[in-house]
Amino acid sequence: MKTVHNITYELLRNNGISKVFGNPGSNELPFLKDFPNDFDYILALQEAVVVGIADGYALASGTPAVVNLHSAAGTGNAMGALANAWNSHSPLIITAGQQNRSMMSVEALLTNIDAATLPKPLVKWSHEPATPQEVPYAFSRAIHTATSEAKGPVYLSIPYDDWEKPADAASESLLLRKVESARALDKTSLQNLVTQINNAHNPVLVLGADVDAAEANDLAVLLAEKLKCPVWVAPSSPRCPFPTRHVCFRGILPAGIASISRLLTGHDLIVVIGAPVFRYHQYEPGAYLPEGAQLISITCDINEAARAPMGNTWIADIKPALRQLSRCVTERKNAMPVILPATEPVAESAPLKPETFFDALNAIAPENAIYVNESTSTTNILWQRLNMRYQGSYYFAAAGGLGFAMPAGVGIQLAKPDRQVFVVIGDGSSNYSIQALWTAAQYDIPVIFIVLKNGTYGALRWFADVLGVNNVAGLDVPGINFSLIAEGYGVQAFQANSPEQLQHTINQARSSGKPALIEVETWGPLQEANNEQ
Ligand SMILES: Cc1ncc(C[n+]2csc(CCOP(=O)(O)OP(=O)(O)O)c2C)c(N)n1
Ligand SMILES: [Mg+2]
Repeated sequence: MKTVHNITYELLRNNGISKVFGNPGSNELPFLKDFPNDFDYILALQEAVVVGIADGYALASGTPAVVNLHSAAGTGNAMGALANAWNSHSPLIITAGQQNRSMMSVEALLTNIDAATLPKPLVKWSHEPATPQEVPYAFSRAIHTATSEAKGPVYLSIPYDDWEKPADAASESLLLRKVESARALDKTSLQNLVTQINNAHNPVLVLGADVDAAEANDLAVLLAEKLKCPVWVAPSSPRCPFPTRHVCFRGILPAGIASISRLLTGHDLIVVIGAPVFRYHQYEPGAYLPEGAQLISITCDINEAARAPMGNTWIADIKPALRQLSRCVTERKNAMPVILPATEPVAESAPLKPETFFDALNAIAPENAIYVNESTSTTNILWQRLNMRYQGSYYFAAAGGLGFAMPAGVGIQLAKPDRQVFVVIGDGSSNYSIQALWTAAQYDIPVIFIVLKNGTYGALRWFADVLGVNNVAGLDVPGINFSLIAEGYGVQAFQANSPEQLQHTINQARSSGKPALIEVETWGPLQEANNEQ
């Protein structure tokens, strides 16, 4: 007789899942007992880190990741990371151990009260099985929900006494189930879209993270080259959907309504693919679209489709839709856009200007490097100066929640052992889930963490200017020795304050095959202010 425990692991295995990312407590021990030796348990020391690592792994591998958290307290610690996972369509199956069924109603210590409500609204589905025999079924539904387009996190709360119970024979039918997303554009929709694009005088493409997630960057290039039109990356994009040195590439759109309209002025058709329309940030009132422009979009996410405030949207899977469009649109006769002028080096300074840092990193990094960015005030500079050529070259917190980059970098490196991951992170952002260093050290995951030290929350200083608010409290973060922290967690640490030192330390780190942290003092708003005085 199979137990709930046996059949659940069998189900996970059959769905290509062989890793559990977790931080355990008493409620979770029965799930982890007799841990199958074809599975890996990846331990992280805090739940924001657990979910961040799993998020990075799921995004970079495209496969679901199982997370195991401790009841309500563990779930609570993970909520910020869950907001990012929700916004990046990350297929996470998040489980939390529940108290023994017989003690849930008396609310014994570590009962997850009203468990299924807790993670809402940041999950596609949330559930606590009504009986132990329902557990394998709930896992099956969770896997298919998480991995169907648009992908996203789901949550299961499981009473710990369920695992040893006999499984229902009917659960066997779950073991080989498949659910496939097969939403290409139907004939009429395709014709409609192609006609609009063919009739446009001056179209522009705006591409989002789901192009990269669907591994469709090459198809986006094909479409852009047929249309010979400029390509922008959607505002706040958490991934890079298009090569940043392609003639058609224009950069990442700013996240304000008026600025977007201004930059897209002159285009009569804006074609958005694989992005929300749009992920705005700073409030900049204005017209949603430039005068005379129409917007059409394709998304895999019904919520994105419904909430766009303008334009017409088609819901389809991004890869087949891009394939259909790139095949069917008529090749335009105009000249290709002119490639953006190469960025100029900026004058040498101490501390290093972020521009100099990114130029140096770009020169040193292998061409298929992966960048995980959480250096918030330098994001535009990064997009201008890094040559990102391949699928899956860039990741950023999709909900803007800090604490993503360090753990996600660990998960991404785990999923992509053949590519070097660089986490480029600010001295403020480094503190939200720095325990990721420990997992990198213990599991020998050779991420290179580069902390840009400008002594302040630079992006908030910029935002204070946008809002016109002065003398804001709580913006500086002096006095943090990241090298000591890294060494405390077992990660080798370096300092680099010139392009030559950066090159030297990156080479040293890479040849060690181990994770490393490099502190780089950088020029920021504090130096800028001193300079003006
Ligand atoms: C969880 C969370 N807390 C706070 C913020 C607000 N926030 C946005 S940017 C930022 C500053 C980050 O500073 P740093 O990492 O030093 O990068 P810099 O802006 O200096 O480049 C803060 C605190 C946030 N986005 N997420
Ligand atoms: Mg900073």
